[in-house]
Amino acid sequence: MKLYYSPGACSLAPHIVLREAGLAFEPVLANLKAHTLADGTDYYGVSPKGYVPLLELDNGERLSEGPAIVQYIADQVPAKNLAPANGTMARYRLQEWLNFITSELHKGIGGLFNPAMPEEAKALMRAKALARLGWVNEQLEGKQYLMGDAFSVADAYLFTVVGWTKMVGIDVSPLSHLGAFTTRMAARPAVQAAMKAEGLIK
Ligand SMILES: N[C@@H](CCC(=O)N[C@@H](CS)C(=O)NCC(=O)O)C(=O)O
Repeated sequence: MKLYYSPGACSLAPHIVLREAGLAFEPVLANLKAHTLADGTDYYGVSPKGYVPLLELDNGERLSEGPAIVQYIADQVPAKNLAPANGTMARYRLQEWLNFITSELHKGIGGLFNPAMPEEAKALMRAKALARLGWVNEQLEGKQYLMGDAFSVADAYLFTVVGWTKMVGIDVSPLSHLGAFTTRMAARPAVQAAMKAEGLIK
């Protein structure tokens, strides 16, 4: 498999999940400003949407959209329990989290990186994101991870988007359960390996 990624972008979530899964994969760096690969290939030729993450399977089929990709990876290694079994209520709970993170956090927080966004709009987005993260903080009270005591693919996604908050001026330091969660996540060997490979930590 190949994972098309950009350092620290939302592709970090499937990157972490691939390492949690212990699956072999080749990371392929995509330049999201120029929309090219290292050899100059037009990235739109690989991914018509032009964005990461993109997972290329060994049969050449390509899967986009982070929430779909992380579930696909989890389902390749059911013994690792990275996602509850399909058809169970717990699986719908996982999908509830993935959809919340992608629609209510990822796009709002990610949009703040856009230098063209007017400051007034940014202030509104920051306040909304902080309120959403405050709710996540409450959900994490008494829990190790979003789904309870065990890591799931949703945790990799939450960790990735929360990692952007400092860079876009959202202060999450009062959210103590969220803080404990990110510290716990950062200590996982798969998270450290993915962040090292992307040059985010030494
Ligand atoms: N809906 C997509 C969004 C992916 C996305 O926003 N990727 C960003 C990085 S976090 C990107 O590649 N942006 C570059 C672009 O849109 O050209 C998903 O959830 O996977």
